[in-house]
Amino acid sequence: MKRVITVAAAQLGPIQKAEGRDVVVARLVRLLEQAHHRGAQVVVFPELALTTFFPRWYVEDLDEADAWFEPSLPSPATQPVFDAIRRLGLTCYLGYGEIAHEADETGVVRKRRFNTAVVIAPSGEIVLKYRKVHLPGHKEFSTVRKVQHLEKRYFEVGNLGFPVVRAPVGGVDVNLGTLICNDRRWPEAWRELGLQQVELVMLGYNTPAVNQENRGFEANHLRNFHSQLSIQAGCYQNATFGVGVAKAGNEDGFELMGHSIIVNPQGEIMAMATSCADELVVADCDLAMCELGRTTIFNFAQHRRLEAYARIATQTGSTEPPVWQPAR
Ligand code: CDT
Repeated sequence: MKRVITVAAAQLGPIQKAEGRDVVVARLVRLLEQAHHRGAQVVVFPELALTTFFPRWYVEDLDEADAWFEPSLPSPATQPVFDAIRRLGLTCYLGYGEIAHEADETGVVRKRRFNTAVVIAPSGEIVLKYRKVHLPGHKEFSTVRKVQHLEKRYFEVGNLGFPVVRAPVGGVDVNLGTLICNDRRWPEAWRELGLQQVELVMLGYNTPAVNQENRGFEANHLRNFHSQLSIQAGCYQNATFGVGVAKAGNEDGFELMGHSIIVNPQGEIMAMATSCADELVVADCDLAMCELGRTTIFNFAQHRRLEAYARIATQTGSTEPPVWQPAR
């Protein structure tokens, strides 16, 4: 039997700081309806899809920021999204700010905050939860930056690893995995998913369209190139389809990049958004393509060499190499 699924990247235009949850939820429901109308079985929304990209705003006391988080899913405010998913029979990736009252590594139960994405099944059940591992930015207010990026203040590092789950999508069992935004730039994250035979990596992002650090590393015109380079390489090297979905456009004066894409296991872009607004792009994904990569050049069991990779899981920062000494 052919294993083909139809996937939609549901890009969101900007969400202003003052915009209410009800307005955003209505936009999400409309995109779900459009996706269903266009034959999609999977819909992928951006990172932190229910709010503005709030880590650009500093608050002294984190409790003041609770309105940007969900204490549970579904919550009364997000129930219409779950209702639409059930009504339309969709599988959906949703990124949001999560508040969890749970034990930390010392065993103490406390209020914790994560940058989270869930995959919701057509029944409305959550089949996979992932908490962002690679948190960019800084923890304290920066006096040198033009724009704050306070993810390290708002969120704890995700503690659920990189889960992959096999779940039915429109009658086909598919190996589903997730990343969130900055994770896409880290090959280790993709390989964690690849080692679990992932077939569809869903990832949402909020990426500023201009370099706000001003240290010359990344010219503005390279921003989108680096995003696509990372997603295309991740898909190719792990023999998986990928859907990278932006929150795009101008949020309260700050530009976010668009260019949401659907990528195949050869690393080719199959479909791409062309606006910075709410926009759907749809593609049919033949999962046999994953099998091809997994059984040939990226047959991990046959070709990976663990004995040569010790540094990868034991060393964080890079170190200087020994200096070559010419023979006397
Ligand atoms: N949200 C998020 O993780 N954004 C970061 C911005 C880094 S600036 C290049 C990203 O990796 O897209």
